[in-house]
Amino acid sequence: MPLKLIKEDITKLSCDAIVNAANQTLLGGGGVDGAIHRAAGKGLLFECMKLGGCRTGEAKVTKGYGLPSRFVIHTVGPKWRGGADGEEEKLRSCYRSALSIAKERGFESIAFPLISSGAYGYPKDQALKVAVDEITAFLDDNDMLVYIAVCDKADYRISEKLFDDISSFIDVKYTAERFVESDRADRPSEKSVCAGFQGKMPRKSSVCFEDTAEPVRLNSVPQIKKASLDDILKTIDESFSEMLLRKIDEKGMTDAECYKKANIDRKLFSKIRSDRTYRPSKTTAIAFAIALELSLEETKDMLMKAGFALSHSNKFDIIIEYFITNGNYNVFEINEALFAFDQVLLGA
Ligand code: AR6
Repeated sequence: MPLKLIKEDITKLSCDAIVNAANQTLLGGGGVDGAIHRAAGKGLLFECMKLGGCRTGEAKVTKGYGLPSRFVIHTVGPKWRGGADGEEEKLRSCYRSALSIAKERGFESIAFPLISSGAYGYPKDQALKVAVDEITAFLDDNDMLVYIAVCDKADYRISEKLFDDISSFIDVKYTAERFVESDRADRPSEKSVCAGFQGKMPRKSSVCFEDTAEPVRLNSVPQIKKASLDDILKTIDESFSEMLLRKIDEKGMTDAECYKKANIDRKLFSKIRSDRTYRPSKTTAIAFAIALELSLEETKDMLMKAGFALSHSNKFDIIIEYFITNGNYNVFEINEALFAFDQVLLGA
């Protein structure tokens, strides 16, 4: 099951468990710890008092009391001391310990805050990277719905360089799109270009394309070899689901490798697999194109099968193009960037 980044107060989520970024006493504090204790009520504090504290990197579980979630897994993140004090390993251990408790208890859903990234001062982009790394490694072998809940967008940060790179890419593509738009506006429309031929060579067998001044004669078509025409027709007939399964085979992937890499739920994949006419959402279609590491052209082709296109007039599409052209097919990194730019995320 997938990892989802959501902008939400963790105390409002209804999961099997939410994770608390606690301190070693487990007796409450500020930040997310304070919010969880306030929302859960005194029962949580009384149970925590019996736990005898918790070491950094470890985790303990209690009931959820007044929270919508059934359980709280308390873990203690490291305080940031510059990075050379084993902080990363301790933070990784928090995620591993919490996930291992969730697995032991048979939980199906769990939500994490960005542990250590508040009062404990862990740099937010690095804290996010650790969270995503550990959770995705866990999801490789386990089925669970895992959320990372960020309540304040300002808390969430991808690396400055990536943010700047994507921002400039968006600017360039937007500008290029505007340029093309204004260029189009200056040119005669397709209709008027076609009309311009009236009286000169208006043949039934001619087709007028927007970018060509000359009409293209259909009698030039026989130059296309029959075999390739058959191939073209075959691909035109191929549905999204058929193309997906063909590409999985061509890439030598297993179904599970593909849907996990796409951050797609197994049940949804089965639905797509068993229905050749299945029409996925755009984010699902792109997630599969990313998992299959398709080129930009192939991605557009796959999207077309699902009835979608990629354009330069919206941020979401440009961000996808940025990652594909940079050969970065990590769906989680793409989602982090989409999240940072307030866009919908890939996967399901
Ligand atoms: N939902 C989701 N995320 C939240 C929420 C919320 N309701 N509230 C805060 N965050 P912090 P730490 C984010 O300081 O750095 C406590 O006093 C917050 O913006 O809660 O591990 C404990 O008792 C930040 O991104 O935890 C410890 O003494 C992230 O959760 C100490 O703070 C973690 O911030 C632990 O510090």
